[in-house]
Amino acid sequence: MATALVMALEANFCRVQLDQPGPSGEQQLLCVRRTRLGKTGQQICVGDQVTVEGIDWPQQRAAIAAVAPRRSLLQRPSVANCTRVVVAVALEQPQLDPLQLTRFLLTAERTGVAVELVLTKADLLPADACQAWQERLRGWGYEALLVSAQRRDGVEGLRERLQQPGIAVLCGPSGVGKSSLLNALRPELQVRVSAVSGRLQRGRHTTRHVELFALAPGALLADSPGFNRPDLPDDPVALAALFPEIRQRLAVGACRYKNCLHQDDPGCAVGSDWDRHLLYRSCLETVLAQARRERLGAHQTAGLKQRGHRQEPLLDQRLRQPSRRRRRQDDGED
Ligand SMILES: Nc1nc2c(ncn2[C@@H]2O[C@H](COP(=O)(O)OP(=O)(O)OP(=O)(O)O)[C@@H](O)[C@H]2O)c(=O)[nH]1
Ligand SMILES: [Mg+2]
Ligand SMILES: [Zn+2]
Repeated sequence: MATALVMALEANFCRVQLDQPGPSGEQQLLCVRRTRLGKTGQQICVGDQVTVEGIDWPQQRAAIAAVAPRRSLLQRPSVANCTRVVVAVALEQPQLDPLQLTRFLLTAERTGVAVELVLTKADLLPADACQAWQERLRGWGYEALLVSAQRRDGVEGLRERLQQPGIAVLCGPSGVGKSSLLNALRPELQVRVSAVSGRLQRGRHTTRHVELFALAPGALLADSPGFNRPDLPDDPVALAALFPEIRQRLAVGACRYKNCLHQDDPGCAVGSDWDRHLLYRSCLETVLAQARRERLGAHQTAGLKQRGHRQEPLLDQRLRQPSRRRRRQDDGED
């Protein structure tokens, strides 16, 4: 038996880094990948602390016996025990989309760990336009770091923020230059990158798996596959708490109603004089519509489904589409 950290999930294997090197200095082992573990049915994620058994030292193989309780979980990309989420978006190629960025920030905020914001490809915009974005995002509550992997600007600043021990996760849309940043931080890795394409200059989903890389002793950075549309939370009340601007306003004033959803209601302490107000309202609408649909689903009588005024027989469970919530909302392959 030994304890280890899950570094990567590959097709059929899970690569773990041993807490203590093996008898001949082995650092890593390959474990057969069971997607779910034993009776608990728990899923293994990159970043999980695990116990391995049945170790075959010469072959460097083992099996995962148990997963330690998690301190945090980023849902997508799925990474356990992260201590920092670094959201990366490009200033250009692809163009910065405030709603998409907001969705990434909301996913990051849900973990409860520190959130960093990195604006990539700073070489593609004039300096004053870059600073204007930085200023705007300061209003959202984020001190965004401008970087250019190409010119190597801001890379040392990023390294400084990622030096502390822990697991940082780099996430964001495809093609924004996440892997390029990792290469700028550790050139010897030569992680695969590829050019954006099409009218919208979208990425080509080059990175396929989440993988942890060491930046400094005890400091790990996960590169992750880009995707376009992170899911929103299910709970409308929880949504508001994920906006730093709302948290800040609620720290100094209280709304008249306890369950206020901050929709310009009388006595609302949040108000509407902030940049992301309309983005918040649009996310809230989506979450409320989602909740309404879920409630409708719950009202289905056994074996029958309400469809307009009619009730239709339910499809065999095995034939049904996965629920809308589970289904990926993305328009790309993800
Ligand atoms: N101009 C410019 N191009 C960059 C910069 N960083 C990355 N790129 C280019 O952007 C393209 C995409 O870079 P990747 O690093 O593969 O992007 P990614 O975010 O890892 O994409 P996925 O793995 O698909 O999620 C490549 O052609 C890079 O050369 C930069 O700082 N400036
Ligand atoms: Mg990549
Ligand atoms: Zn309110």
